[in-house]
Amino acid sequence: MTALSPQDFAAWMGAIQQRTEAALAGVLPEPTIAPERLHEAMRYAVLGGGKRVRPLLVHAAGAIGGAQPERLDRIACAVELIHAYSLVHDDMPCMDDDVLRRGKPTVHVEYDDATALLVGDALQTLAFQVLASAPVTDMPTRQLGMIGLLAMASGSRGMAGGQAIDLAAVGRQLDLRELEFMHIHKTGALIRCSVLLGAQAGTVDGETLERLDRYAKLTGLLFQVVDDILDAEADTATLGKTAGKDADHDKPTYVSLLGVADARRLAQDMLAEALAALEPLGARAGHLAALANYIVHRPF
Ligand code: GRG
Repeated sequence: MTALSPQDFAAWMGAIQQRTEAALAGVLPEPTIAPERLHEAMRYAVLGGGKRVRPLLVHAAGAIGGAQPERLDRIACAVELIHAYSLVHDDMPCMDDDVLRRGKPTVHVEYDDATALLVGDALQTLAFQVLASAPVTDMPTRQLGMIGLLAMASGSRGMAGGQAIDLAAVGRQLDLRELEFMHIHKTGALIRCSVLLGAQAGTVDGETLERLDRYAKLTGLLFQVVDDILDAEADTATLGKTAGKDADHDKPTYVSLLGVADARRLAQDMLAEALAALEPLGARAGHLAALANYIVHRPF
């Protein structure tokens, strides 16, 4: 597969990030609408930050099946709203208790705990409202399935379940298999769902969908391996969130189990496997391939 040039990838990424920002600003209630403080806090949590990895995956996968970009914007908003809610709740004192996110004070610090709880709740329900309130495919039954997929990826059998396993694991030894199980749910499920929803908004055959699913599963886990390496190695200013928290909280990570060198090797192996899954799709999968590379080499 001919790799996309770094300039072309950067231009594409900038364009998708910009349209995602505009789409999110459009679906979030204006801060002038009551309850003003809640709506202001929701916008504070979502807008003006984040790499928008999940929306990028939605658009990259969606383009493979020729999905309409405006429909992909809705899907991108839905997954990013779920992601933003998870970060707001994860940062709260009852969970990870963090004060910095995306380079600014976390929502419960800037506002208060009760507001942060409600921001997360309201972002989560807004995600489903956005996905359900206009067509994202020409097939209504498929759209119902897509709504179900997002619910599954976010709930107790997906992200929220992974978070529960993570909270229960603090101070305990997990083996590599248990760690993988946790991350497949906590981080991997929503990343996988982003790729699958994008693909289902267009028209792809069964084999392509299987390849995309394989890529998505590997990329979801890869994201977490790299997150563990970054948490161990980068500083707080670069990350825009508190660095070194995993070790401080005595959390099992790929770095604590394997060491940095082997965690890096694992990331390289997973990247190679993810790219191999895309290989037969040719140039159509160029953005997805570049995104997997970006996930491994991202600065934060
Ligand atoms: C509270 C139900 C519930 C779930 C929380 C995803 C999650 C589950 C918690 C986030 C904790 C965390 C730091 C996980 C590591 C991987 C991750 C999701 C990092 C943050 O995602 P990025 O790097 O963030 O995509 P940006 O800010 O770029 O959007």
